[in-house]
Amino acid sequence: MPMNAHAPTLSVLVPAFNEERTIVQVLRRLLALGPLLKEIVVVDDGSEDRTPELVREMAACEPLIQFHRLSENSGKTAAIRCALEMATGDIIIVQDADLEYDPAEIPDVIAPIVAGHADVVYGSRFLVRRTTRVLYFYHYLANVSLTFLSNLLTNRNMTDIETCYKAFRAGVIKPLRLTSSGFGMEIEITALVTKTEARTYEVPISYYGRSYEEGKKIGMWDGVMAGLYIFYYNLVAPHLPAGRRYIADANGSLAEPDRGYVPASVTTSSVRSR
Ligand SMILES: Nc1nc2c(ncn2[C@@H]2O[C@H](COP(=O)(O)OP(=O)(O)OP(=O)(O)O)[C@@H](O)[C@H]2O)c(=O)[nH]1
Ligand SMILES: [Mg+2]
Repeated sequence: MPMNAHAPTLSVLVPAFNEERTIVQVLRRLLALGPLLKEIVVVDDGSEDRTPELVREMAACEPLIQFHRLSENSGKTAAIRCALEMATGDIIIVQDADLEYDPAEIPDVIAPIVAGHADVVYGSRFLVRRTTRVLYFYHYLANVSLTFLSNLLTNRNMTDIETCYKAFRAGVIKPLRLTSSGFGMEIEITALVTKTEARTYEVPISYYGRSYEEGKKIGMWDGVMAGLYIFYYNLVAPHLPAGRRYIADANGSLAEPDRGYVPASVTTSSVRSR
C-alpha cells in the first residue's frame, strides 16, 4: 500500500539567461515528459535576447508553462530562488536552458524519489559515464576539486556537486531561502541538504557540454567563488539562525508520514500527475 494516496507531481525549474538558441527546444522536450509533469517554471534572468518573447509565446498556448521575468540579470541562484517560490509540485528538479542536460533523462533522475528510497537525487556526470562530450580538462578538474573539497566538509561521497540535475522532495528544498549569488546555489544547496536527514542518491546522466564558442559562460571566477562558498556554507551558515531553521524545517518535512509515494516496484512511467 503506498504511503500516501496520490501519485507525485513534478515541477521543473528552468533558469534562463540569453538562451534564445535553445530555450524552445528545452521546453518542447520537457513537455514531452507527458503526464509526469505538473508544471514548468521558467524564470528569465533579465535576458537581452529573444528568450522572454519565445517563452511568453509558448506559455500563451501551453498552460503547463509558468513564466516570470526578473527585470535585471541577477544570476542563476536568484532565478532559482524565484522559481522555488512559484513551484507547487511534490518533486522539484532544475533544468538548465542550454540543453547540456537531456530532459528525457529526468524520469531516471527522479526515480529513486518516486520509488520512496530518496529525498534528494543528483544526476552525476562523473559517476558512470553515459554519453559525455569530451571537452575541457581544466573544467573537469575544477568540478572534481570542488566536489572533493565539499565532500571533505560534508562527509558525503558525492561525485558531482555542480551538476544541474538536482531533484528534491518539495519539503526538503522549499524551506531553503537561498542566500548565495551567481552559481552559489549548487554549493549552498549541497552544503545545507547534507546537514539534514535527507536520503541522498546519485544517478548517472549524459552530458552534452558546450564549448566557449558555443556559448559556455562559466569561468575561473565562478570556480573561486564556489570554493569560498564551500567553506562558508559548511562551516558558518549551518550555525546561523537561518541555517538552523532551514535544517529543522527540512528534517520536519522528512518526518511526515508520506515520506515515500509509491512502492519501489512502481516505475515512473506509470506515475500520473495532477
Ligand atoms: N551564465 C549565467 N547563466 C544564468 C544566469 N542566470 C540564469 N542562468 C541560467 O542558468 C543555467 C546555467 O547557466 P550556464 O551558463 O549554462 O552554466 P553552466 O552550465 O554551469 O556553465 P556553462 O558551461 O557555461 O554552460 C542556464 O540555464 C542559464 O541560462 C546568469 O546570470 N549567468
Ligand atoms: Mg550550461
